Order: sequence, then structure tokens, then C-alpha cells
Amino acid sequence: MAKKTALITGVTGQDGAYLLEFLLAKGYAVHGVRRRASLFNTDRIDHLLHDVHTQGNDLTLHYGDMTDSSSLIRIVERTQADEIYNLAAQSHVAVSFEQPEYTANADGLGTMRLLEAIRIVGLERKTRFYQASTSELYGLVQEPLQNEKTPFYPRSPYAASKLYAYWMTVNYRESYQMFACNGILFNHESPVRGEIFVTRKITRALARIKLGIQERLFLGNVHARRDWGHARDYVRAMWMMLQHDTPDDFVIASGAQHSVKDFVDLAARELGMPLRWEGSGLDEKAYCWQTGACVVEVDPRYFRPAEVETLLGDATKARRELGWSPETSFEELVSEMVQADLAEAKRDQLVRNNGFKYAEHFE
Ligand code: NDP
Ligand code: GDR
Repeated sequence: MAKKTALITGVTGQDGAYLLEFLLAKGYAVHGVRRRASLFNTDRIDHLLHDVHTQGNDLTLHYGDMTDSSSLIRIVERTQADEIYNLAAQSHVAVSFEQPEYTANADGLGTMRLLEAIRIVGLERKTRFYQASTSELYGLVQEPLQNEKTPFYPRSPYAASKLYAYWMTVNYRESYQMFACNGILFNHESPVRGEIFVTRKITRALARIKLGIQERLFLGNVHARRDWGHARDYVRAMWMMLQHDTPDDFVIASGAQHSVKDFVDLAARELGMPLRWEGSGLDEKAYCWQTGACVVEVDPRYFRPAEVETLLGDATKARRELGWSPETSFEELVSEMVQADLAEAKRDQLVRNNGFKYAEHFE
């Protein structure tokens, strides 16, 4: 049987890296879209790129950009993919307040450009399309538990851009009978999560504080509550959506909720450095080491102009129709991230104390 071909935009991001590994293991020929950058930006997939030479991985990267129609049309035409996963986006909510126009261009119009590219090339009846939609669509939540029927109320330029992309995906499905799906994914993390998202910011900083190579961690709204899962489980759901009999939209979530403060507590416990919370109610100012020195502090500069205070997903439909369920618990996720960042902090500490040559031999 001929190999299936997949195209991933955003292949150099967290989800792109996990999805790439997943699809290669399934025997797909995979094409990825990368952006030109002045420094290497393929850290997360370098091990798989290396295997192209050593193991014969069927992986090809193409230069392109979601803001550049011509590159998207060319790549879609060249790859003739059976499945396209649109993961590329300016994905940081706080940054979207600083760059609303670019975010709309890449995340909103970019999705339309890719859908149009499929149609222009004449692949609308062949290619299955996955859109990386988000729980941020719910924003100022209208129901305590969010599912596919919950009304949207976006609270950021990022969410408003993703709302446009969500509806364009539905619209192309209904107008051109495209097999197009929205995965409404709740927050998912991993050891390769970008360092400025709150979970990775916490695990990285606490590991470094533990080893004495960083003094403090500054956070914004520590009362925000999220439904956090592992990226490895969530990319499996993306693939399952495109193998389903009919195109549809699915919520993917763990069904458990924790606050940013809970995340800090658990990560600190994993490192054997329990923190004592100082202050009370909403006025809490800082977490402190039991020894007294403050290591985690709230800095209002990280507050957002409009906040999403609470998200909690109901993935019943995905369980029922796709047979999807998460395999990694919240505790396992935090532990995996902390241990990975501790190992990285140990390398940094060695470099700092002994120079680069010594650290090269460190496992
Ligand atoms: P990342 O920020 O880790 O990765 C984003 C990817 O998009 C990177 O490969 C980045 O390239 C690429 N990209 C950004 N802008 C452009 C552009 N203009 N043209 C081409 N590529 C671009 O995000 P995640 O992997 O965490 O998320 C994947 C997708 O899922 C995103 O669309 C995100 O909005 C969405 N999402 C994420 C959730 C999560 O919790 N992680 C939850 C719900 C939805 P580069 O490496 O060069 O920066
Ligand atoms: P989010 O993730 O905005 O949910 O978007 P992020 O980790 O950035 O924030 C989660 C919550 O933590 C609060 N917070 C902080 N956030 C950051 N980044 N830095 C801080 O110092 C900090 N302190 C507190 C935030 O205010 C927020 O309430 C992620 C992205 O991956 C999106 O692309 C995706 O669509 C959604 O998840 C689902």
C-alpha cells in the first residue's frame, strides 16, 4: 500500500514536534513548513532531521510562512498531502495584545490562505484538514464546563483570530464538502513547551532556583485556572480526528482543573523544596521558601489587559466517537517537565562552574 503523506505547518513548535514523531512512527511521509530565521529554529525536531540521514526517516522541510500565500500554494501543490495539520500560529496570548495585526494575519488569515491553497490546487475532495483551534475561544466562559456546544467569548486578539479560523474551517467543510475538522484543544504542555508559557516558565525557573543559578521567578495572575494535559496525548487526538468517518469538531481536554498556584506548589514539591504562601486571599504577594527568602513573586507586568480566569473541558464527545482518552495525569506531566528542566539546569550549572568543555561530557 502506498505511504500516506502528511503536511504539518508549525512543525518546529511543541505540537509539531510531537505530531511529527507520531506520524513518522506510523509510517507516513511527512512534510513540514518552517520559517526562515537568522538562527537555527529546529531544536525540537533535530533528532528526527538527523535520522533522515541515518535511519531514512521520510521527512522533508519546506520554507514557507502563513502570511505568504504563494509559498503555501506552492507547498500544497508540491506535497499533494492526504492530511494537512495546520498548527502554525503566533500562539502566545499575551504577545497577541502587543501584535494584534500580525496575530490576525498569521492565525486568522493564514488559515484561510491554507484552506484556499487546497482549493486552488484542486485537492478539496482529497486532502483532510486539521485546524488547531483552542479553548481560548471560550474566553469569558459562559458555562462552568465547556464542550462543543458552549458559546464562544474570545478575550484576546489571539482568541479572536482563532475564532475566524475556526469558522472558516467550518465554512470550507460546509461550502466545499472538505474533510475539515477543528480540534478545540485545552492547554497542553511538555518538556519542550515554549519557555514563556506559564508551566514551562515555572518548571525551568524552579529547577534553576533549586541549583542556585537563578534567584527569583516573577509571575502574573497566579489564580488563573486551567485544564492542563500532555502534548503527546493531544497530538494523537489530532490524528484520530482525521481518521474518523466524518469531519467534525472535537473538544480535547483532561477534565481536571488546577490553578497556576497549584502548579507552582506541585513543581516545588517535585523538587523537594516546598514553598510557603505568604499573604491571604487575592492580596497574596509572594510565595516564599520555608527558610524565609522569597523566590516566587507576583509582578503585575505579567497581568493581561483581559484575562481568561477559568477553563475546564468536557471531552465526552471525543471519548465516545473517537475512543480518545489522555494517558498522562497532571502529576505525571508536572514531574516529567520538572525532571527535564532539572537535568537542563544541571548542565547549565556545570557550564557556569567548569566551562563548556567539561559539560560536553555530561550525560
Ligand atoms: P508553538 O508556539 O510551540 O509553535 C508554533 C509554530 O508555528 C512554530 O513552529 C512556529 O515557528 C510556527 N509559526 C508561527 N508563526 C508562523 C508563521 N507566520 N508562518 C509559519 N509558521 C509560523 O505552539 P504549540 O505547538 O503549542 O501549538 C500549536 C498550535 O496549536 C498553535 O496554532 C496554537 O495556537 C494551538 N493551540 C495550542 C495549545 C497548547 O496548549 N499548546 C492549545 C490549543 C491550541 P517558529 O518555530 O519558527 O517560531
Ligand atoms: P494560555 O497559556 O494563555 O492559557 O494559552 P499561558 O501558559 O501563557 O497562561 C496560562 C495562564 O497563566 C497565567 N499566568 C502567566 N502566563 C504566562 N505566560 N506567564 C506568566 O508569568 C504568568 N503568570 C500567570 C496567564 O495569565 C494565564 O491565565 C495557551 C497557549 O498555548 C495558546 O496558544 C493556547 O491556545 C491556549 O493555551 C489553550
